[in-house]
Amino acid sequence: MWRLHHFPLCPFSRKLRLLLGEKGIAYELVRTNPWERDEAFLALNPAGRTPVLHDPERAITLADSRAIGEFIEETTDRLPMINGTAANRAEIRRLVALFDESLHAEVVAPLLRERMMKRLVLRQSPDSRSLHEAMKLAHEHLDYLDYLIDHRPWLAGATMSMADLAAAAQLSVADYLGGLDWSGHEPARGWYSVFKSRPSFAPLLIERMDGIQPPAHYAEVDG
Ligand SMILES: N[C@@H](CCC(=O)N[C@@H](CS)C(=O)NCC(=O)O)C(=O)O
Repeated sequence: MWRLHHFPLCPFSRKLRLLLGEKGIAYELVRTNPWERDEAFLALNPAGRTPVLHDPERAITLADSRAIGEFIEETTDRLPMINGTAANRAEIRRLVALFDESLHAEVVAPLLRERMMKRLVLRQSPDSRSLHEAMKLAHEHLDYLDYLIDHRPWLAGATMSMADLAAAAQLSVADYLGGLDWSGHEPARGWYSVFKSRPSFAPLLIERMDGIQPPAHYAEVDG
């Protein structure tokens, strides 16, 4: 069986958990904190980053959420998440890159640094200016999601795709860390609530990162 090496607030691991959940692929979770530089984990991925998807029986080890996502797409027929015409698929990949790169770098990575790493590892207080900037940029990303949802049923087009999974994964971590103010973003909020009610999302919503509690609305499906 597949083993997914992750930690609860890794957005890239969350994207794959949503993908595996939507496709009904069985896997076990293996908890890894990349900052601990565990040797067994580094042997699987010398880059020392989560997620890693590993099947010990078949001796397959995959790293990097986009490489893993594409592998799963290419090896399963059920519920394609990079689908449609070549132009549709390019649009899905554009949005995945936007969410994995810009949304992560501008919003999620600063929140993880200030509200998780500083508390659990560095034992420092969060920098309020950096948090304020991340939350301001979160509004700009939510504005863009509002725009997309005003024009399409799902972020990249007519059906749910990897773009929705990538955005929901990043936003779920930002929301857990109290970095999102959904007021004034009704289209994005509506899209996210539909997502939160999917069975693939349920395990993410009940999971907790040691020592860090999410705000009350985080796990509420219409919150
Ligand atoms: N592009 C990679 C990014 C993976 C990544 O940045 N993972 C973070 C945790 S969410 C990590 O392991 N950081 C530790 C490090 O970079 O040393 C992917 O899509 O998988």
